[in-house]
Amino acid sequence: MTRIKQIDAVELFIARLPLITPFETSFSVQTVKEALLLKIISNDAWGWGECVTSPDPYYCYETNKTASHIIQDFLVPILSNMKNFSVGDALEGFERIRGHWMAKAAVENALLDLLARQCRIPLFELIGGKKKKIMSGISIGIEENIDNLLKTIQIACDKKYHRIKIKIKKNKDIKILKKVRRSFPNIKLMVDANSDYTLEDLHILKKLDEFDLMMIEQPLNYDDIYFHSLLQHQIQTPICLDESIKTLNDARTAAELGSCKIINIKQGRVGGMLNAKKIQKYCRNSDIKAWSGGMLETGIGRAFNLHLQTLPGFVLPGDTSETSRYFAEDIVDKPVILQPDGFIKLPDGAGIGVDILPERFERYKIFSKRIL
Ligand code: OSB
Ligand code: MG
Repeated sequence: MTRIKQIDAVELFIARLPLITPFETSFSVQTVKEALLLKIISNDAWGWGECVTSPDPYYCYETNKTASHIIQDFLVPILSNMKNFSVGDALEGFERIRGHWMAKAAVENALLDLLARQCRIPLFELIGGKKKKIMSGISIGIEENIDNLLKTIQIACDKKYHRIKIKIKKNKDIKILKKVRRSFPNIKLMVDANSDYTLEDLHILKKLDEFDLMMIEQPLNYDDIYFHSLLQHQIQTPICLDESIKTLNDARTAAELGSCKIINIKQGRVGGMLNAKKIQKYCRNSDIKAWSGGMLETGIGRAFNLHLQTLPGFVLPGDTSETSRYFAEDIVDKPVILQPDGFIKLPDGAGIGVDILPERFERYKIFSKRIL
């Protein structure tokens, strides 16, 4: 990979996009997306990054404020001292900072986009991926009304989404799945519990085996790997870990303990594209299937998730949905759109292949600050 001469300016932004419908999970009901965005500028190019934090620490301890703090006071000062450096050098520089994977990912993303634009190549080429059409998947929030849920699933099936994920929580699980399966006996279906259960709920989790689910995502504690291994040995449904996997070391621990059969690799959660690449490579060699998750990103973060899925380890459809699944309009020039066969085309062009629409961005922007 080539090098970046030096960084001339860095800007932080927050864009506030209302969601078309509220998104309910076991940990919150979200009605707006406050996207933390980062632009890194050098003399001959620029790069965009999107931090996948939220204003609140309900999915993960990082928030828009902690990430802004870490980016402004620790990560960017490290970059500002570097000359003629690779993205690998930058990541090495960041190693001293513990955790804060989402903050690190945002900076890494912007550097990769900048470097690819500087080389005039698409991002997938820079990271060693192969051009292909990307599978789609939709994540459907918890619905009070089961008929609404069934309607939403029907619409997703009509659009040819490659798999359907529904959020579950305690007491919003078995009864709902019975009805969903009765109406849709053959769809590729999975559930995501976002850590709502404990091993005391084993009798409920065992019942999930009746529904031919592709997997259950993150049934137990957000930080746990060990108890998931006890659970996986007692249920048939494959466990997929999301919240618990922040590093390659976590993936190794999970594989060695038998805690899961699948990992949701969110590049934004594991410190960026290059760490995600290492984890998918490890998964390929250890009989763990992987897919790319999402965090309700705008077109910027969505583009990174698309490029990531050109790597060979991403064998299952991810949470890669159309822009219009969440937002009335995107802040980038090319929104994500499903093709008639449910696949998504990679955006053409250098870097991530999409760019911010300045006038539209102005309408959604609630914060901006030059930090270098
Ligand atoms: O657990 O995968 C999750 C959204 C926000 C936080 C956590 C999760 C999710 C999703 C939606 O499931 C993913 C998406 O469509 O971007
Ligand atoms: Mg999840």
